Amino acid sequence: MGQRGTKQQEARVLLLGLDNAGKSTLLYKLKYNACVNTVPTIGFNVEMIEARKNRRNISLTVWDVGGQGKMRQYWKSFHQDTAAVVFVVDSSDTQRLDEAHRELENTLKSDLLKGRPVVVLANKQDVSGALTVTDITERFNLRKVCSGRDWFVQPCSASTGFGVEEGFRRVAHMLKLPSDSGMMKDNIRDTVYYLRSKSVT
Ligand SMILES: Nc1nc2c(ncn2[C@@H]2O[C@H](COP(=O)(O)OP(=O)(O)O)[C@@H](O)[C@H]2O)c(=O)[nH]1
Ligand SMILES: [Mg+2]
Repeated sequence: MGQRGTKQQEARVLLLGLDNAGKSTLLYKLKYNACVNTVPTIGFNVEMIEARKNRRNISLTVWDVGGQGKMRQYWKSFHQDTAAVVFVVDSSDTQRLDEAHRELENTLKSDLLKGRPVVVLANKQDVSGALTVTDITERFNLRKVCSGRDWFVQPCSASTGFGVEEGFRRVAHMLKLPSDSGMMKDNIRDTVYYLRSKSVT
């Protein structure tokens, strides 16, 4: 229960990006303000993050779905009920930019994500030579790829924490809360059941 006895609003946020982009590091930095030694994510991590929207507390269920090739086919099963997409890019890995760009473009074609806001996190800004927000906006052709939705590119470093909270404040600001129709109810449980039935956890 949230403040004044009203149920706290929840919204599902999908944390996507190639493997090694820094998604899990980012999630733990955000949740625990800690640097956790991550291992490649098999399956997914999910954390509840408190945020503020319209002067109220809301909780974001942030899903970090493994970015490795074989997991990507399951990304679609997470699209249902997603309020916003956070796409993490390793700004220091110029070799995989095209691959990352393709994944973002394919993801945003999903009907279930139509109109949902996107925050692109230009991660690993602490690495010298990392691409800037302008570089990534151009290389990803974001004006076109994200047309028809709100979008924003946030520079950050999951290692130092720079820009991480700002990125999620932006997410909370841009997303539209699902109605109280119960659509969001049990979203964690349902997804876990779904993935178990597909034997991917
Ligand atoms: N220098 C630097 N390294 C990072 C940053 N974020 C993540 N990493 C490193 O990148 C590697 C992959 O991170 P991880 O969170 O497991 O990526 P994931 O596969 O997207 O979940 C790890 O060695 C992290 O320590 C960052 O902002 N700066
Ligand atoms: Mg991971």
